[in-house]
Amino acid sequence: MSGVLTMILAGGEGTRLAPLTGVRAKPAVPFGGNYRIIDFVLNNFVNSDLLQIFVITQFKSHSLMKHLSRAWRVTGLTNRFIDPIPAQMQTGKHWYLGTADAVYQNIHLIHGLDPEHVCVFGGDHIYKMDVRQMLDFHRQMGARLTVAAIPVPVSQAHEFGVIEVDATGKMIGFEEKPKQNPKTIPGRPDYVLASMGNYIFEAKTLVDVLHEDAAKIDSKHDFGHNIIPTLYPAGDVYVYDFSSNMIRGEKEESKGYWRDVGTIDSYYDANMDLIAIEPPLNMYNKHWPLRSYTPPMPPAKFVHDEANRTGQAISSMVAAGCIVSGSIVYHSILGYNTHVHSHAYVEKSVLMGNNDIGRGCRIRKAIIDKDVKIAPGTVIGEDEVLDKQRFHVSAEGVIVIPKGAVIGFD
Ligand code: ADQ
Ligand code: ADP
Repeated sequence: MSGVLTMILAGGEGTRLAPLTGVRAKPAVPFGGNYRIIDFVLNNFVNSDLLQIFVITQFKSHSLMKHLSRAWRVTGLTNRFIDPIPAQMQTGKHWYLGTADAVYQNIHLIHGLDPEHVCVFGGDHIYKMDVRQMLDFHRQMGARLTVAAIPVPVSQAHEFGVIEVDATGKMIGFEEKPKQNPKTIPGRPDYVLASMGNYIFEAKTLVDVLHEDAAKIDSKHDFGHNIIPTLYPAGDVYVYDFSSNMIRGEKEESKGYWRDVGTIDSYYDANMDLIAIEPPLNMYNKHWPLRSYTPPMPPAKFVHDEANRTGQAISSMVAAGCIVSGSIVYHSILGYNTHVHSHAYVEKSVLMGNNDIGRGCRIRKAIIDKDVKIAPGTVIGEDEVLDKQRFHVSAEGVIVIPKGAVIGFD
């Protein structure tokens, strides 16, 4: 579809996802054994045949840039590109002041392509969306801005932009991260309508509002805090109901699956969702291939050890290059090149790749970042007090071991 430019905001610091974001930006955090968080939004655009994409980066961008160049380079197609854009201080000696400033500092890219519409999407959510359907809605409504939305429990309202909408789909109220008394959905007092942080702007509206915002000294230069509240009172701002988005080959129950993986617990739960018997996010739909970087590695291998114990992985996903020998992996995700040695038991855990789990280890409810080596016999996830002394433990009791840690070798 020509005339549509996309800007993916991939520069967020992701502090609530620490220590996974200690070395990389949140969109670069590995997810689901094979993927990085940013792959989901990029697959949405590529599968929607919208291939004029800038990925705007800022914090800790090296891992993300590497991933983009390995997985997402588009070559040899005229006017089709996925270009990473590092922060360049185009408008003065400061980094991006907020999400709106991140686009404003790259406004020359919009002028250069002269699109009709600009999609500004976040880079850190797990979901599938046929973006063409949102664009059709935006065009039908003659909207200047369309915001994608989804119901979330009222207890989480303070983390989102909360929307009020009329029967025609027009936005009639918006409050960014309300501290109290959020406006609930009429007839559903336990839910609010949340902005997904995905916007489609008519290009001229976007350019004009960004110039206006840049001139304001009291602005946070943020789409949620400043741009949407400025635009909607004048009308022509519409709300796209994400739960109406349909993807060929998907089950009815999968409609509206969207996860903000901003915290360790939400990140962990979204990973665990993938290994459900009928996962709400189907990775095996041939009509919606999920592309990523696949390193050249041999297939995963499950072997008997010297005492004829069977290596097995049950209700789990195991990436290439893994070896499970004489050990049991249960309800877990093993990223590339992970070796689980004899007598070990790994349960309800997310291993990101290149990990070595020694003989006889027992590991429960842990997220283990890349390149971690765990000594034989180490027990993790069975003694709350000890775990808290040694590791980062989330509110829901998920243990996180940072990249490159060497555990238990004294
Ligand atoms: P937040 O989730 O708080 O709220 P924010 O931190 O503004 O989102 O980040 C939005 C996107 O922009 C993310 O993808 C992030 O990586 C990126 N980003 C953040 N700062 C950036 C910067 N300086 N440069 C480049 N990219 C940057 C937003 C909306 C809410 C909405 C939620 C949905 O403001 O209204 O409900 O997203 O998650
Ligand atoms: P990170 O800790 O975020 O992986 P790196 O610089 O090591 O940082 O990796 C950056 C990119 O290199 C990744 O996004 C991915 O594309 C690729 N990569 C690195 N290690 C692996 C691995 N073990 N398996 C697959 N891809 C990898």
